[in-house]
Amino acid sequence: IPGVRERTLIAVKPDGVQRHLVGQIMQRFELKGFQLVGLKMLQAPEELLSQHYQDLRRKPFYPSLLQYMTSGPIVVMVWEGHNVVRTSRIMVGDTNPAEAQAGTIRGDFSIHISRNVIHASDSVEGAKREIQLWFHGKELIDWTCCNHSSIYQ
Ligand code: DGI
Repeated sequence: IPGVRERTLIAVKPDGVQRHLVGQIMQRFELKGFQLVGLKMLQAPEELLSQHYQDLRRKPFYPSLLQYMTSGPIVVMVWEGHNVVRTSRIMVGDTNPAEAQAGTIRGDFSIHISRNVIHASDSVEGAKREIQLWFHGKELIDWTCCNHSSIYQ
């Protein structure tokens, strides 16, 4: 299947960890059929976050974004599957939880844009850049799911 090895970076932000949403969020990706290929918990260094959010440096909310993202541990993961970048964005919902549809992660679990629980890469190129930023190559696991043929034709 073309693109079945597409990967995206998903992160449960400090508010999501504090609110014990890690399991629920991971379960949504597992139940969808995506495959976990990388996972770790860390206190994000400010330097890494400034690279991660390099396009937002001039935004007025940038200082408070960094403060919040360093306020506690985060859980970063890499999920793999056909169209995973685009589909994950749909599962995550609008950046502003007030606009996010019910049934999406942000729509179901958050209220305010500054505490929107989860990050998901917004393009295949962006995903590659972010995965390299947060993971060493050897931390990503190539493995084949035994029920692959129940998820893909
Ligand atoms: O890719 P997204 O996380 O959906 O959105 P983004 O890359 O445009 O912004 C990154 C994060 O920055 C977003 O998840 C929450 C925060 N943010 C974005 N726009 C605003 C904001 N925070 C505040 N307080 N106000 C904003 O307008």
